[in-house]
Amino acid sequence: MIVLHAPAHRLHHPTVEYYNGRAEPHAEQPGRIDNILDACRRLDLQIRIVEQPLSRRQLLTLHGRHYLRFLQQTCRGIPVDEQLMPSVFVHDTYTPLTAGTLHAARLSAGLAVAAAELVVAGEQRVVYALCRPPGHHAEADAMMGYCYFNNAALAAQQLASDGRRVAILDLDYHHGNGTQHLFYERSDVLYVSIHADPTDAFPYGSGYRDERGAGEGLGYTRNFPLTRPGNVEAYLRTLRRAIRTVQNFRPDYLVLSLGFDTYQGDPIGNLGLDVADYAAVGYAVANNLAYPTVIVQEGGYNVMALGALAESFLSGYQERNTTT
Ligand code: OKP
Ligand code: ZN
Repeated sequence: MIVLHAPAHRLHHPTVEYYNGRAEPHAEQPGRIDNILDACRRLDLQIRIVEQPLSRRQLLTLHGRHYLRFLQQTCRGIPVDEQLMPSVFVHDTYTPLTAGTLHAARLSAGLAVAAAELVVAGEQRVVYALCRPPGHHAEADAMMGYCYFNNAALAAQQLASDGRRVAILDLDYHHGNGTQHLFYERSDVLYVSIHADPTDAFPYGSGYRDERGAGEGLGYTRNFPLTRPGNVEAYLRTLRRAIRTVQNFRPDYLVLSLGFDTYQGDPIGNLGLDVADYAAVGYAVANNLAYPTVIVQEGGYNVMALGALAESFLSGYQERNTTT
């Protein structure tokens, strides 16, 4: 496994998010990636710096040109060290812009697509893209939930060329509404997600069990909302079911949308997982879904714990099952 990293992610540095008009410190901070990177170093993983902003042409394969123009024109006018809360092309009050946001978001998407390219070329079997800002809430024409471009979807789009079948397994605490919607009517990309029950968790409007795709894509979206957060046994049972769903699809490639906000100490999420549980999750994914894989970083907001969570996940992931 190699790790892709873009140090300039820190050009995106939101300060506050708004809850019904009340400002709170923004949870999606640059330090998140620093700590995950330290874990990768402790595990002696090869780290490659990639500072290739995703091209306009590639962004336009999934995102709209008016949305892109809005980001370009708006970011250009923001003074350094200020943030701007957009009023359009946005679905919430959690997703502000800073002067460097567009550039950082393009670098983040660039990491995910570069990872996909390495996997397609057969150069690497597994690539971990340290994406920040995250991506799975980003819609074709809207930023949302700390996300601007849909990194995992852009990686999947890249992997799906030449008629390849791609499965996306989304293990972030939140439902990846953007990823689901971008592939909702396609049968070549399967979207499977385990997340907190959207009845009482962000993004509220999607991620229910009865959303299963439409048209050609009917049956190629599968949601596993968890109604009993905190029950790790139930979580691992659901993970096994999600894994079987991916296996039955017989994908050529896997994209893993990986969020550490399922940790019991996360300030936003919490599905009850402890540090050691991440090793079990990593082990289950690596040994049951041994497809060429792009791992895309999504959420995880306990900045101090992120290193330990990533280290646990990665060590479980790299542990080979020697009995089969
Ligand atoms: C982005 B990703 C918490 C409300 C949720 C926005 C969460 C965005 C999560 N009280 N705020 O999926 O990790
Ligand atoms: Zn999340």
